[in-house]
Amino acid sequence: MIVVSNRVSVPKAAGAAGAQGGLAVALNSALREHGGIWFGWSGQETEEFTGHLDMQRNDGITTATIDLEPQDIEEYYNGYANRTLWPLFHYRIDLTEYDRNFGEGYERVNARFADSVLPLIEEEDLVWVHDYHLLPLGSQLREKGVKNRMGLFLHTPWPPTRLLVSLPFHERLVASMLEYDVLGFQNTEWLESFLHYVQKEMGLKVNLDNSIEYQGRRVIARAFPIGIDFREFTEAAQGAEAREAHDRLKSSVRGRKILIGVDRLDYSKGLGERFEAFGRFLADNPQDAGKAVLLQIAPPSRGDVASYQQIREDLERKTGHINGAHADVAFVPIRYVNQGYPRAQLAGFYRAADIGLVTPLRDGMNLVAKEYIAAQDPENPGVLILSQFAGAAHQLKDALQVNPHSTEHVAETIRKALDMPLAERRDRHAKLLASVRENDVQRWREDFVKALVGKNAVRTGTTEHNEA
Ligand code: GDG
Repeated sequence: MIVVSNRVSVPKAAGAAGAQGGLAVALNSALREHGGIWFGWSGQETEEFTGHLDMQRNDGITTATIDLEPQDIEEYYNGYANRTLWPLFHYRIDLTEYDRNFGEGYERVNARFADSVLPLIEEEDLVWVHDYHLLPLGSQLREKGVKNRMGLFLHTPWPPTRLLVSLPFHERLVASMLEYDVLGFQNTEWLESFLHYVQKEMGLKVNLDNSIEYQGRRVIARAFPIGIDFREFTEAAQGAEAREAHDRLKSSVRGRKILIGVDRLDYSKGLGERFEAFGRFLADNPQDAGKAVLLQIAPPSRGDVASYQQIREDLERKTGHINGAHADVAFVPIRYVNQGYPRAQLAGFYRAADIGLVTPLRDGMNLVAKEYIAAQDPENPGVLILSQFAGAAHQLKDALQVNPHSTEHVAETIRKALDMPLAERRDRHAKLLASVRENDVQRWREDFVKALVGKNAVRTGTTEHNEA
């Protein structure tokens, strides 16, 4: 198995705080269990691209990485991936930048990825490509003669056709995706958006099993909801490091209720709206002001992109404003922390929190919601408040689901969560836990690989019928 993603991030190499980001966390556990090579960008810059592969073995995982030129990083990573596709795929065409150089850089880096990974691919290998950075990689590899089975999993939402058509050359981008054998999405909503596009914009036929007829082949398109490494995470939540973190947080709040948010600092996560809703809750419940603390852990991300600098400034202003209005000499309601913590400590913080506040404006899945559930004490669990716009809302029906844009609704739901009787908390948690346990990262990987292996694993170049 050759796994390809933009960045390769193994916890030991990433330092004490470990991998931050859903994709890194999921791929680490999938690869540790089953082996294979993980190929991608090292995160390092080089003056001139050589394609040199740095092969390493770390924490049971073989990685192969390349360095990229500054212009590559600017146009492909900061540019097309994070200024064009990421906002567009999260329904933010107001933040989407369309720049010809970005598109060219994106194609160039995908070609560089293809050239560099090519020598690693052996005859029977499966190639599993990840995310919006590498949509055309499959077609680039096909052009170089790769006949292996190749699949793409998209970790983000897929936008509605009406938004996607604002992207110059959208047809070319989608056509390049159809060179994969399997296209995986987080849920049926994003899958249906994709199928709608290929039918309406490309006139393609979609079969009853959602496979797409394209140039004499059948491309499988399906939802594969990603999960967490349930066993690893629940064990971490019960270990000594988690217990210490739990106790440290608990004793610091002196009996107050704890709400927790854990998110990369990203405008898609709805942090500003969340802070406002908490501020509204404090204003509407003066009897409780001083009795609840919001701990928001938000490690900075993509700091070279202007919209991320902007959201960071907005949040600093909002935190200052709300704390200024509701703090007193011995208490501050929002603890806003711009750094990452090791996973075990994170698990302890989740367990200490009475409410998990997961309110993205749009999210492919959202693993934090699942981690929060896995980390709870089943005898005395906290309550998950979950945005209806997270992919996870399709599965986590027993969470308190909210519209994150409605300050009132979120504020009222915080009130409801704090008042929820123990029996209801246990009942909801038990159902959520069953879903998180069953739909874990191992199952996600197995389902995808099963579809990727297909029945007729030999690519003939002519008609091929693959049944997943
Ligand atoms: C993308 C999609 C999809 C966060 N802070 C720390 C830390 N994290 C970890 C969390 C969680 C992961 O990062 C974040 O995953 P999410 O799924 O919530 O969000 P994205 O990073 O946006 O991920 C998303 C995902 O891919 C997988 O397909 O669910 O929709 O956007 O695991 O725990 N980890 C540590 N310290 C931190 O401070 N160690």
